[in-house]
Amino acid sequence: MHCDSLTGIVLQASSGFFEVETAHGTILCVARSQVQVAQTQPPSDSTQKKAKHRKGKRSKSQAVLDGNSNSYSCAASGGNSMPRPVGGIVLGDKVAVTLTPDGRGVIEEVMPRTTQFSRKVAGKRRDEQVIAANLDQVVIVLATAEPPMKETSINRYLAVAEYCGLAAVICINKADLVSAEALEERMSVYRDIGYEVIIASTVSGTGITKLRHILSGKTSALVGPSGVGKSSLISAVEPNVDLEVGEVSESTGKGRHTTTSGRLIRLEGGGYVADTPGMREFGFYRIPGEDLAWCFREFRPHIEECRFRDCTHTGEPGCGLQEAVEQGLVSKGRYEHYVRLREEMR
Ligand SMILES: Nc1nc2c(ncn2[C@@H]2O[C@H](COP(=O)(O)OP(=O)(O)O)[C@@H](O)[C@H]2O)c(=O)[nH]1
Ligand SMILES: [Mg+2]
Ligand SMILES: [Zn+2]
Repeated sequence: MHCDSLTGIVLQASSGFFEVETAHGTILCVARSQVQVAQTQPPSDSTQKKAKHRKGKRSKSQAVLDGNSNSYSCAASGGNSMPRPVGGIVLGDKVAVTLTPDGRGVIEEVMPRTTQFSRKVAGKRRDEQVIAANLDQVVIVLATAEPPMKETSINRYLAVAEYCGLAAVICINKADLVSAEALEERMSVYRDIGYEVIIASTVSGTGITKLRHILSGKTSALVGPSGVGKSSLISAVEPNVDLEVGEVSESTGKGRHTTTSGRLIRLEGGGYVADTPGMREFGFYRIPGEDLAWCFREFRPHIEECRFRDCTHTGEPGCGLQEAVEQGLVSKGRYEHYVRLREEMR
């Protein structure tokens, strides 16, 4: 039987080469130059729901560029050519591949993405870096210590997950380094607003079963600063995978399983998990200032109450959010961080 066209999922993408898992095994591929996104599908339900929440405030170009509803760049979408995948071909992309006689493959087309998780590239440029496509959820990993946990990091990652239309779970690793009670107390603010929080330790084994259960059957990415234990957690959940733990030089990036570019791992219990490179800096790509408050999920009912439609919630009279903070309905810490981020965005 001759079979030269396959579909698959991108497990790893680095310097022009892609590992693609197909029904015929994992194939090393290159991409056709100017690879395009296959013809479009209607937007997903979650996108439509989000659009409604936004009260039609966004401009047309934002709608076209939205990370969820359209996973492609509009620059190429006008006229005759089909759109190109934003940020190139990334982990989790579903692709069509043709085989070459040497047993390798060529990626011919990328399927439309259901979701994409992005950040702004490091440094001053405004460019978007897509970390993974077609995720069901992100697991935001921080450590109790080494490196120290910052609530502001949690809030940043949560806001981007909300903006990308992705479910988010918080995983606090290295629970062995602190007292459990203080940690539970510190995390209650996130539980109160409906996020699942897993307290974990790859040393004591706490939380690993719970994490395995949450990852099972879904496509997830572990995201967070480097050194918090993402690779260690994946190895604990899935003992048969061989991930490099510890510092990895970004410049040499040696070793097939290093996390310099991230890697999607198939889970024995079903689903996939992406081990992503550590992010020293996690920039908000494309969250427009006026959408930031919406990305703090517990703010949503209160921002409906503001006197001014374009309220920034940073001092205007009649602000529903500030009132909620004063009444103790919204965490002061989360609100203050919102204000700081809002100012940063100006
Ligand atoms: N104390 C403690 N150290 C851990 C734990 N999990 C991972 N580590 C250590 O933290 C360091 C970074 O882990 P790694 O998995 O490479 O982090 P990543 O950069 O997020 O992938 C390594 O030295 C691990 O041995 C934990 O639960 N407790
Ligand atoms: Mg790692
Ligand atoms: Zn307001």
